[in-house]
Amino acid sequence: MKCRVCRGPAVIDLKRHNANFCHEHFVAHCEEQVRRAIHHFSMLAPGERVLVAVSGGKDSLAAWDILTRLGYPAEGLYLGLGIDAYSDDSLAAARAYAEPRGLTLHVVDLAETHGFTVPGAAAVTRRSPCGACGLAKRHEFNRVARDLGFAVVATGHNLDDEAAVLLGNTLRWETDYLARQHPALPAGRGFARKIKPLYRLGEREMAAYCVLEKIDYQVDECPMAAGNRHLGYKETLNELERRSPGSKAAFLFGFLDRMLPLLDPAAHAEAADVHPCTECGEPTTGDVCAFCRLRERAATA
Ligand code: Q46
Ligand code: ZN
Ligand code: ZN
Repeated sequence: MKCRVCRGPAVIDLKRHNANFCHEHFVAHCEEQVRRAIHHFSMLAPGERVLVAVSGGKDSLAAWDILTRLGYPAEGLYLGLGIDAYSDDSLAAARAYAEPRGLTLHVVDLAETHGFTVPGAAAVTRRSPCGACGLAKRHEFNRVARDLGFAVVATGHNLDDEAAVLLGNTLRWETDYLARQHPALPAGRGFARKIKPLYRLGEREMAAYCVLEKIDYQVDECPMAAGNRHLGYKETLNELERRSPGSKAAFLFGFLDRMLPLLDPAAHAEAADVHPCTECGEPTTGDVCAFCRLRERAATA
């Protein structure tokens, strides 16, 4: 197996690209995919500061690493969700990445800052843990970005994640969600810009990147994820990909290039009639935002 670029020994084969790469040229390939993503969707201005939402997993650490390599001053934000040992190990992985590299990691703990945890909130509200978790992440990433003066938040969503979300939204024809499944949601009315610079890179590529670049990441999946629909969609797409390499990328990139522009561009912006939450000041369509309502219920339980 030879590297497509230098003909030296390859360390990875990428069937979708019909290519093998050595370590050096695989890293260059990952950089190039992120550069293309940033360029294609005007995600970042040259040298723009960016806050990376870091979970301690391979994707968010790789996103932070590649953005830094490409010259963007990137700081990390870790949100402690209170999911027992999983959260402790995730924070340890994020710290172990940031500290030796002299990178700034901001840490916010839901229990310390807001008096509740994701499992606690899920139990009180009888919502799925992932519902409460997603709400808390959206709120806190936006709030902290604003507090720290960042105009843009990057997340580690990769091609596999985005294709799985797309499949779920398509199966139910969730047109509002589809219109907002954009790799770069513009800022507006109190919302920071949100970008997904890894959307052109798959899960396997990100794991390989971390292993090759000696980035120790949290390997365990969140225990709350077991049985959620998202995992089922990923498995279905992996089966399709096995039979027909490239289907996942064709599905997602085709949607982004041909379908997304047809959906209402206004839907890219968060809801039009938003104003500051009376409790926390974050944008909301009601008086009190969903996060503050969740916090009140969870804290008084
Ligand atoms: S962390 Fe949170 Fe995920 Fe765990 S509770 Fe669900 S959403 S599965 S990315
Ligand atoms: Zn090479
Ligand atoms: Zn609020």
